Amino acid sequence: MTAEYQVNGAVAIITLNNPPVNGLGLSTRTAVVEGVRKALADDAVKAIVLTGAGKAFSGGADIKEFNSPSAFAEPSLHTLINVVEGASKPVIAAIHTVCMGGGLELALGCHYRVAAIGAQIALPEVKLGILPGAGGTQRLPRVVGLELALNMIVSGTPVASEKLAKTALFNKIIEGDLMEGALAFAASIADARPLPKVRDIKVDYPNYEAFLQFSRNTVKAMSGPYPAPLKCVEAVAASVTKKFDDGIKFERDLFIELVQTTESKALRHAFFGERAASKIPDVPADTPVRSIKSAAVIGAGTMGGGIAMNFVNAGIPVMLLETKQEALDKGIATIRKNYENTMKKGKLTQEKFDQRVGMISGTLNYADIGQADIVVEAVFEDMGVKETVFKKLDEVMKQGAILASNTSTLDVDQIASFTKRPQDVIGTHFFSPANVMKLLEIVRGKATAKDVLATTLALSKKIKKTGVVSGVCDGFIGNRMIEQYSRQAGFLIEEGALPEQVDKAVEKFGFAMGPFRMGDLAGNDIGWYIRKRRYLEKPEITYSKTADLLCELGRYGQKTGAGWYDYKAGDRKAYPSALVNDMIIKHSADIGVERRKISDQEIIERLVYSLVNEAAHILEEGIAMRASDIDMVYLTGYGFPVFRGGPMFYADTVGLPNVLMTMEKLAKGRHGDAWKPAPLLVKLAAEGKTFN
Ligand code: T1G
Repeated sequence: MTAEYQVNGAVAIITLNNPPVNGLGLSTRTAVVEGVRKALADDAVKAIVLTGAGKAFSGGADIKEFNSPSAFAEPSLHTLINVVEGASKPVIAAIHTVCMGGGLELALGCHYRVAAIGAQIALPEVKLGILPGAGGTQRLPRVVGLELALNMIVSGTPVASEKLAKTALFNKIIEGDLMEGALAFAASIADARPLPKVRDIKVDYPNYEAFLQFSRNTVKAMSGPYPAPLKCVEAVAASVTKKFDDGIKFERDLFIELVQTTESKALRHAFFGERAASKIPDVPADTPVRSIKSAAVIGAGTMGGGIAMNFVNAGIPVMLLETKQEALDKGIATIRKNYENTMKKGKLTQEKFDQRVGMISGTLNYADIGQADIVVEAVFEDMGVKETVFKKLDEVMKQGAILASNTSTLDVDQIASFTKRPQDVIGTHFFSPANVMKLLEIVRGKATAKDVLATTLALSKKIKKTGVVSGVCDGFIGNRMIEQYSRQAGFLIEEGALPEQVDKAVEKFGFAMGPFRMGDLAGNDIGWYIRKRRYLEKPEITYSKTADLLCELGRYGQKTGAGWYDYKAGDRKAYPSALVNDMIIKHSADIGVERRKISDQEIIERLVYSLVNEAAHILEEGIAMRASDIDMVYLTGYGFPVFRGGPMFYADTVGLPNVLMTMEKLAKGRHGDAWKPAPLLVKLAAEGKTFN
């Protein structure tokens, strides 16, 4: 069923019913056209009310349909809107909850619109790298004015219906029962003629040319590699300069151009990838979850404090546990300071500040945290320390509490073995700064119970994280891949590049930060500590010694005022370091490597393909469930450019045979063993297939 038809007195009610958000797919469009025609043919019907079942009026065109012919099959969204707008009886849109994209465009084709309070109104197409393609850029300016329409379309940001009450978008805001209000409104206008059409309204804007030029300059400056925002400006401009039908055609041409761009495909991939990540084949969506009403965090340092803020921001009180009062006080003071700064920026009210600070408590006694529903340890990355903590948690935590480790690489199964309740143990790997970075790697142990996993996934959504499930291996998904990336970065500077060239090339590719600036930010000593463990565990794997030489100089990065780069007090700007560059050049000579000119292309190929190849191993081992999960890890945790869709999506766009060919060439070079292709990559390339 994709749309229901019923008659209430002299009003036909057509209800979109295509769960989960009434996406306007072909079958829904067809059912609505049939409903309108049925109502027009029924003399007893004087008016038509169009509404949506469930949790949306409509979330827009069915984006799942985009890559299939049915997206543009008749009746297209344009046809549907024209049938509604051309109806000989009044059509009233009764809007609630969500009215977005094509859903709003359909409502704009109606003669009247009434809305419940709090309905989210948006044209968010730009977030998918496209623009409203069914008249939104031509009709919205006609009812809310040029400036507001442009802001809504270029930002894609929802606006609550009541905030638009004074515009011509809505004829009435319904405070009580929406359907009752809509039926009463329908009765009041059933005989009113002529039927008002948004297309007939003229857009007036004094000094339009100056506004257009200002808009172009502003949007061009903010849109980076994405073509869509600027096209939005041009399409909205057409609502002033062109006749309506010409504007519609102009908009359509721009839409068709954008929907085929790699940037848009990458953004749509990320949209669905984020949602697919929470789907666990052996853990049904209706798996009962445990109630999480309180939390405890072990360790009030940078990570522990950030983790605690996630819970508090979601309304979950947190008790921090530390070993020393001074550390506990410092940790709580840091959180408080963070909220004070947010309040100073006007992003937090005093009331919210008081509420959040009031939800944070602290203790030095394990006994005090026993009743928490979940406890997350964020102590030193050492198995011995984890063992001590988890044995203690096993003693004090109530039955049914979830015992989570924030470990970034260690074996969660081993950690679970320190307790008598391994089924309650799970990895929750937050990324620093934990209250900012969206990624949460959820590490599922062999014994982790399904409801513990389901609860943690639901919790990740509640704390506004992108939860990606990983199996147990050294480094899980992200850090296991970044190890190969870091190895290549080290080899590159031994062979001829310098840190600033590598970072610049990577940042030009679109990464938020290159590997050397990232090391200085995160702390070079963290990688040093992990490498020392790996030198013992995996002596066969070679690394560049440059990073170790750097740490032996105490140059851990921003926290020590010097790292790969030099820093000035109070200034986070990275200045190339003559000392470090000389050390690198001398090291190349010491190891007998003749330095050569290395191209940016080689830098990108070696860094990105090292991620792709390791990811292919992770996929074939079942550590990650799907390629898009790996993309989500890199898009939300490692600053991979969204317009390139993530390492796996990017490799698909390059073409796996081309990736393989480059790797075969690199395998002939220094440390060629690092380029042994993953069997899955070879298989997919041979079959002409893609990761996603
Ligand atoms: N089409 C198909 N599926 C959609 C969808 C859509 N437009 N929007 C959401 N879903 C699915 C989503 O994949 C998930 O599926 C489920 O609904 C719940 O989503 C011509 C061409 C509407 C605010 O960009 O912003 O119209 O994983 O978890 O938090 O101009 O979804 O359960 O199988 O996000 O309550 C423009 C995108 C389309 C809106 C609901 N519209 N969606 O949020 O649920 S292009 C959008 C959202 C367009 C026209 C153009 C949000 C939401 P599953 P959810 P939510």
